[in-house]
Amino acid sequence: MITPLNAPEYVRHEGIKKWVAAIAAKARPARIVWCDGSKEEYDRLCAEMVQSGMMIKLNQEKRPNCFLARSSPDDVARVEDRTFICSATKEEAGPTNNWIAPAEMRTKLDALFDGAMAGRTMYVVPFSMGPLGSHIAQVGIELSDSPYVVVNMALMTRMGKQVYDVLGTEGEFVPCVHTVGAPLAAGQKDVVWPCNETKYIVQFPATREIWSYGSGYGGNALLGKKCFALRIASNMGRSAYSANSPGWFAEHMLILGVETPWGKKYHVAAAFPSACGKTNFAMLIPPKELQQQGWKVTTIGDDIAWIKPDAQGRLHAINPEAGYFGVAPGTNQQSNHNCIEMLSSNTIFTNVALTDDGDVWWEGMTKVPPAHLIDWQGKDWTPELAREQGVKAAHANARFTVASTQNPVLDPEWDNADGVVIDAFIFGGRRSTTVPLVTEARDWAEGVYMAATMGSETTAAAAGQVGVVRRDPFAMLPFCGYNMAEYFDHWLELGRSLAQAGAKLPKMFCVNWFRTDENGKFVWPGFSENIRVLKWMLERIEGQADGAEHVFGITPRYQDLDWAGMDFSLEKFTTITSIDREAWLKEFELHAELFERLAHGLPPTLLQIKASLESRLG
Ligand code: SAT
Ligand code: MN
Repeated sequence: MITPLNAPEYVRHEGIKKWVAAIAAKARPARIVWCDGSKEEYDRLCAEMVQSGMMIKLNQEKRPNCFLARSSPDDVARVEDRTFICSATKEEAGPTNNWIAPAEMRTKLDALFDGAMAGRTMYVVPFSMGPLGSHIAQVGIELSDSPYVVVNMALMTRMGKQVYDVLGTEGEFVPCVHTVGAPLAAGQKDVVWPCNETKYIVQFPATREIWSYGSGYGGNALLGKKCFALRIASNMGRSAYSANSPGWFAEHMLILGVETPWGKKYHVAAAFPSACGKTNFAMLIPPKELQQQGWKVTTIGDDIAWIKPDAQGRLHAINPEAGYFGVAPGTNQQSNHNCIEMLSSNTIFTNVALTDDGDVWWEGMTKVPPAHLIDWQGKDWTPELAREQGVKAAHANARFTVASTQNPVLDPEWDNADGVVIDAFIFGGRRSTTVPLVTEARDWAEGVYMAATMGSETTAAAAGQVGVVRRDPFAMLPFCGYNMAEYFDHWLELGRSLAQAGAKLPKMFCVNWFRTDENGKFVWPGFSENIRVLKWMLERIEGQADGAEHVFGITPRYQDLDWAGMDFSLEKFTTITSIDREAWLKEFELHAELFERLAHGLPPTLLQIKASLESRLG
């Protein structure tokens, strides 16, 4: 059977039509729907999913236009061990990526996609990563048999038929093919959350293609996000690097704006691994005392930044996304008041708990949990069950999907096609020991070293063991689309070429909000209070704040931070800023291990910096 193509008139790009027809011939969906990104379309798809049981309509008085989706229990996070970078050679993918030769992978995918969409609708989803038509933006088209993917893409990207105007008759786009891998036989009843035990998340950097099989969840299925905006885009930025162009960066970074009492506005990009509080940091509300001084934070993005130098060597950043796919558990009025506001309407929740009155709940939302809930797997839940059997009401990686425009502190420049000029980079991991609260790198290369050797304890955002320290360079370990050693080199080279051109480079800082005491409790309260660290950084940029130089760079002394309205003892401060020589000797062994693993193509500069830091430690 040949599925009728039914392309709308506004699609004037023959290449797209050919490609859609070819994928349809292979995957054999029952029908093709060309998405236009309209509100009617969004509402219709949501209504259809409510009908089919894939989504639950929440209490419309409490949560207008909000829905709850529950995934299959084995489809709750990114699957890093099923993610592949299929470059021509294994060396190009590097030792941190899974690799299968492109021809072999194509044979596999051919077999998997054969008839994979049978009985389902294939949606054609056009989207722009970045403001439409921006010189930093890129276009993609996702073919997916999941209506959940379509509505999430509608919130997360600039999705709709206007993208075809940008493409014209032959514009370039990144082809993204996705199936849940659950074909339906004639008359077969569908399950609520179709997916397949077998999963493949595949990137082909040379042809800039993405193929995703078997999962309907988050970064596995919303292909504009990690697959395109990080894995493929990091390749694009690197391959644009030549004698005449420094190329550009695709980074796992939030972007925020900071208004200061001295009237100047700054922009900061910060890299943290998944589920380490990027969304909270990007929406931070300063404590009252600092608000009164004139401090305010606004959000440009919460997860991904594309960063391109201009002719003067300034680094401009855009948020390629247009929405947030954030972690729900732990979000509450205190930790992120703005976020709670943002989620009050027009939100899709995934794997949170359902209250008896049709609202949502998750661990950490309120101090006292409701007496009864339906948990993320659709089962009855009570606080007793939690106490006795440790059952969670919401999955630890439960998420909300919401458009940026819902954010009460959205930066007015968030959609600026030129992006915003970055003043500082922050790199952070989740470390219960060893790494101090904040350190300023002495120069760009030392900053790159800090970022390259970042470690972090793993979280529920990826399938696998939670809480083990792994090296996560630039928070890009699961997202760098090529050899990580070359990625370090790109960072060093770009900095060098900008400095040579006389540009003032952003300062670089390393932070750790997560040090714990002997009882395993976080010492630093984080959230709002992080503005104190941000304040010190910006004052450093202006040469207005002091600090003490140590092995790794410059750290504020107790008196260098603003403690207005905060009771935090010198003793506690020392706990989270002290440098334990023994711990650092071990840490350097782990850096050495990383560098050995990345030896092929590793910039010698990083080894020189390591040697000089070690000799400082003595
Ligand atoms: O599932 S996602 O990749 O979208 C979320 C995350 O891991 O940050
Ligand atoms: Mn992320």
